[in-house]
Amino acid sequence: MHFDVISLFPEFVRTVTAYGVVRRAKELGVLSLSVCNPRDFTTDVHRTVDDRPYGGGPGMVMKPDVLLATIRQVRRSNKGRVIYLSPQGKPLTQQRVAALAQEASLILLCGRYEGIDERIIELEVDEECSIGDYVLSGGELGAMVMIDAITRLLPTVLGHESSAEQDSFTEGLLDCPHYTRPELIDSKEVPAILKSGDHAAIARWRRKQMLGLTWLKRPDLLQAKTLNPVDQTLLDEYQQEYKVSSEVIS
Ligand code: 9D3
Repeated sequence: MHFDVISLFPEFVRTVTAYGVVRRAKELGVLSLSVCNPRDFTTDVHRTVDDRPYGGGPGMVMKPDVLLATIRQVRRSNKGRVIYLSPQGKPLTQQRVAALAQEASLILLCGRYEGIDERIIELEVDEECSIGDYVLSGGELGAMVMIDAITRLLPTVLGHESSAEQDSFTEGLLDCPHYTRPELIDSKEVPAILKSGDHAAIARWRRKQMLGLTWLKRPDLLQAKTLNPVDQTLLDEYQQEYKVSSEVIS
């Protein structure tokens, strides 16, 4: 996967490749990243990238002439889709991440200030993407989130033991709890089943935890699913045990 990111803060964006999985992907040659600064495409002495909004109001808007020159330069080497990171975009989901991971290359356009001139969206943007319903100060963190989420799905980046199809989110469920040594910490024990060596029972316990915790913490995710009979039985059991344990407390 090759990413071209268009940003006024190229050094900030490049830090996404300095750590962990994304760094390893870059070292493996599975991922490459170029960052292009619109300021380098200005023609005035002040290297102006923003201007006042037509119609008045607070804040500034990124200049369309500068962005057009930048995007056209990037498009010479990258024939991929142009994604504009914006609070007005479609919320990013794991499903969308998985689809984007199939592309050969992408161009990620980051806005600053109040955003970019609307005509750039009409002329050059294929897709507008938000990373969630909260306010950021620009698109860079959005682009870095996309790069991180896409990169870990690229073939050979993750070891097979935590491959993409094992990701609980791909399935629309939360992950089960995890434990490691020591067996006892601050008087809290590891669930006995995980030390039983009974792999079928462990798998069943983990599945039950995934279903039960999703029901408790993210009921909205369960609403969107129809459970198979085995999962429904596991969730029924979890809910029964939850009810019993809450009755003991009260
Ligand atoms: C007057 C209202 N504006 C400021 C509060 C709207 C506004 C403009 C520009 C809000 C945020 C931004 C900058 N945000 C992004 O570039 C952005 C973003 C986000 O804010 N939330 C979630 N995903 C994204 S992706 C890019």
